Amino acid sequence: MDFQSWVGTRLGRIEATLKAVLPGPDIAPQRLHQAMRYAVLDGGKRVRPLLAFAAGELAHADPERVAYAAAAVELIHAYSLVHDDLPCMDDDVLRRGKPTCHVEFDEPTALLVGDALQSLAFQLVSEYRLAADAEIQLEMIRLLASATGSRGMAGGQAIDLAAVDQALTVPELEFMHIHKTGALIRAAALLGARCGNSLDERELGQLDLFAKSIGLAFQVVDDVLDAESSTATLGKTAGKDAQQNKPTYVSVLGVARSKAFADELRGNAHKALEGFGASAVRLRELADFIVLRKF
Ligand code: GRG
Repeated sequence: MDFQSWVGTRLGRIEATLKAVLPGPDIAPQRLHQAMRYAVLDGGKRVRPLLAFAAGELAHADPERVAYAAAAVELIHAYSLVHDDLPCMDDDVLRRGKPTCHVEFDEPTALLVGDALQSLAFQLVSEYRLAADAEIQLEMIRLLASATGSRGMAGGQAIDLAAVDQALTVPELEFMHIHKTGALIRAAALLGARCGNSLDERELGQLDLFAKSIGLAFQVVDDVLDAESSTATLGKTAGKDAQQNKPTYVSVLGVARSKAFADELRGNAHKALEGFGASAVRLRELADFIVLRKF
C-alpha cells in the first residue's frame, strides 16, 4: 500500500473513533457537546494519531487498541488548541480553516470544551483495554499525563507565554518546544507502540529517540511555515509569531538555517529507526511528511 492510501485508511479510522467516543450533539448539555465535536471533528492533519498508528505497526499492535490511544492523544491536542486560541492566551479567531471555538460558541464554553476533552482522553486510556497487561496500561496513562501537564505541554505553554518580547538562546528555545509540542508527539508514538508487546527496552529507546527528533522537527517546520506560508494554506493566522514578537527558530536562526536544522532532525529520526526494517516504513514516511509538509 502506498503512503497516501495508508494515511487515508488511518484518517478514516481515527475520524470514526473520535465520532464514536465524543458525546452526541443531542446529549445534554447539548451546547457543550456540540462545541466539543466542533473543536475535534473534521479538521487538522491528525499527525499525532498517524504517529500512534505507525508506531503501533512497528510493535505489531492491534489497530483497534491503537485507535483509542490515538484518539486520546488527539483529544488532548484539540483541547490545547482550543485553550491556546482563547483571548487570554494567543487570542486567535481562525483554526483549522474555521472560526475558533470561543468565536463560534463563547469563551466559557471553550474553556469547558478544553477541560472536558482532557478528561475524555484519560477516560479512554483507562476505560478500554489497550495493553498486554494492567501495569503497561498504567505506564501509558502516566506517560500521557506527564506529556500533558506542567512537565510537558502545559509547562511548555507557560514558557511560551513568558517568552513574548524575550530573546531566547537556541537551547532555551529547544527546551520550550520539546515541552510545548514535542512531549505530546513523543507520547503519541510511545502509546501506539505500547499497545503492542513486541518491542524490547532498547527498541523502545530507539523509538523514543525517533519521536524526540520528529517532535522538535515538527515545531521547527511550524515556525518556518508561520513565517513563509499564508493564512489560507495553514487554516490558521499566519505570521502570528513575528506579530506577537515571540522567539522562534526563524527569529533566532533565520529561515535557511531553520530548514537545514529540520532536515538534520529528519536524518536523526531516520537513523534512530535503523535496524527496524520494513515494519518502520510508515514512521520513516511520516518523518518525511512532517519535515517536507507545506501546511
Ligand atoms: C493551552 C495547555 C495549553 C497548551 C497549548 C500545543 C499548544 C500548547 C498550542 C498550540 C499553538 C501552537 C501553534 C503550537 C505549536 C505547534 C502546534 C502544536 C501546532 C498545531 O498542531 P498541528 O499543526 O495542528 O498538528 P492540526 O490542526 O493539524 O492538528
